[in-house]
Amino acid sequence: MVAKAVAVLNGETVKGTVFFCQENPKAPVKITGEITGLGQGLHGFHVHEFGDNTNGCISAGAHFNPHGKDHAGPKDTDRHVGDLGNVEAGSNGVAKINIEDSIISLEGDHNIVGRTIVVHADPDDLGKGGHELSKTTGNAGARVACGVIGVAKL
Ligand SMILES: [Cu+2]
Ligand SMILES: [Zn+2]
Repeated sequence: MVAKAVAVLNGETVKGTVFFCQENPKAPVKITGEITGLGQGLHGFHVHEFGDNTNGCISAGAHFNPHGKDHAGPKDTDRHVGDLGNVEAGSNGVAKINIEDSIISLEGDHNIVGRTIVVHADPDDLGKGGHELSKTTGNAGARVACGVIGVAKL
């Protein structure tokens, strides 16, 4: 059965809509959408643990990491479940998202529905930057916009 989810990202200047679609529980999740108002270049893009925005994006907690691993890139086998890498904005500040990911899911113990998608001010170094934050956050800087991932209409 197809599962769909959606998140509306809201920041001070950064806005966006991100769609998630999974053809069946074992299929990769296709992530599409658009984020506007970004600086040109790469921006860390993750699923954070909590669907709680009571104190803004900070309340979303750390990266969704049910297996207690180190932060890494989306293509690494050992990574946080929520590690989706980066989105890239052009000179117009718009990032078009087109990602396929086989670790996150819309059901089961890797389910991201009810959690928060966050876009950051800076690039995610994918755990390889040698910064003290590389292995926890990718040193991606401030949370410039976020949105809770909810069940979408099919
Ligand atoms: Cu993040
Ligand atoms: Zn991470």
